[in-house]
Amino acid sequence: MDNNVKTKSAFITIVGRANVGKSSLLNLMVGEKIAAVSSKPQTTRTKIVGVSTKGETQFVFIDTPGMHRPKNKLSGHMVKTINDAVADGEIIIMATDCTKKISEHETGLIKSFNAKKMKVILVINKIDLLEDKSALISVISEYAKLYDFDEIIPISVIEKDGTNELMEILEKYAAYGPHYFPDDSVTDQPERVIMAEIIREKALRCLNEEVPHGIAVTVEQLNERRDKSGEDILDISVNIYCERDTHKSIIIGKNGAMLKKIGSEARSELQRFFRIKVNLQCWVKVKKDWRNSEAMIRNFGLSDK
Ligand SMILES: Nc1nc2c(ncn2[C@@H]2O[C@H](COP(=O)(O)OP(=O)(O)OP(=O)(O)O)[C@@H](O)[C@H]2O)c(=O)[nH]1
Ligand SMILES: [Mg+2]
Repeated sequence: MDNNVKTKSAFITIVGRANVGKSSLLNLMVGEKIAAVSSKPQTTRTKIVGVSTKGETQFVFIDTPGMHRPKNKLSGHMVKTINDAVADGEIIIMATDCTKKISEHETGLIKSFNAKKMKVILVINKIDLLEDKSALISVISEYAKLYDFDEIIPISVIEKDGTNELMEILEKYAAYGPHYFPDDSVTDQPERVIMAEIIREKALRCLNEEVPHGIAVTVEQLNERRDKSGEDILDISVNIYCERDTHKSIIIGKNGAMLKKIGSEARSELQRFFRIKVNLQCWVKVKKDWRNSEAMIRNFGLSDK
């Protein structure tokens, strides 16, 4: 070890089944909402890097899609992203939902930890939903039978319960080495990706059934200008893609009401995040069965390559 190196870093990969709160945990750890969160499974589609630098230590969190059985080419890429992230991972957080039984996707992930005897911290989330906290004992013992987890920590991301303790534990896993990102950065995602994800998240939250899963958002135009009163405005024009004409009319809604709702929720968050007044224009387009088109998946930046 170089005695002059005072800085530390830790790379922490967050995996788990869908909807357990992986992205919520990433956002909390980083202190900014950089990953989309919704109650719909398969919200996250790609690897998302979140950075948090506390004093000498830089934590690099890698959020991944929820493990599931691939249904189309897009979800094939998502599953490959998860498997690659596990294979490359230094420290793994396996996030679970304490109200759900252990699933085949979780036992599958645990098998992949076994092969490399990986350092895995089991984070049992959503303990706020347990009326009787003693139920945790059996949840913990069920998981402990399956793997020799380095730590098992029950938390609630929503209530920030146990999350400081989790951060303190992660500190122990940091190793001497350089900081890989600027100390003030929170993510390596380009602005356009963050913008598109904010809009996709609002669409996910507003829409039901199969419509949200077939949505992709691209930022087509970005322009910053000063209006007559001297205020800075960011003009953002986006395409919201869906897979069917019927989905397009649902997204637009009666007299455009749904698109208006998605747009206005997105605009508020865009203004908060980028600290500038936003003028958002959304166009809805159909790309039939794009989730089975390698070219479209690549075009939307969703390929694992
Ligand atoms: N009650 C409760 N809900 C939570 C907690 N953490 C996250 N959630 C909710 O769980 C849902 C899923 O959260 P996400 O962070 O999107 O979950 P994810 O694991 O990233 O999901 P995928 O990206 O689909 O794999 C959202 O509705 C969150 O608000 C928690 O501690 N308690
Ligand atoms: Mg997620």
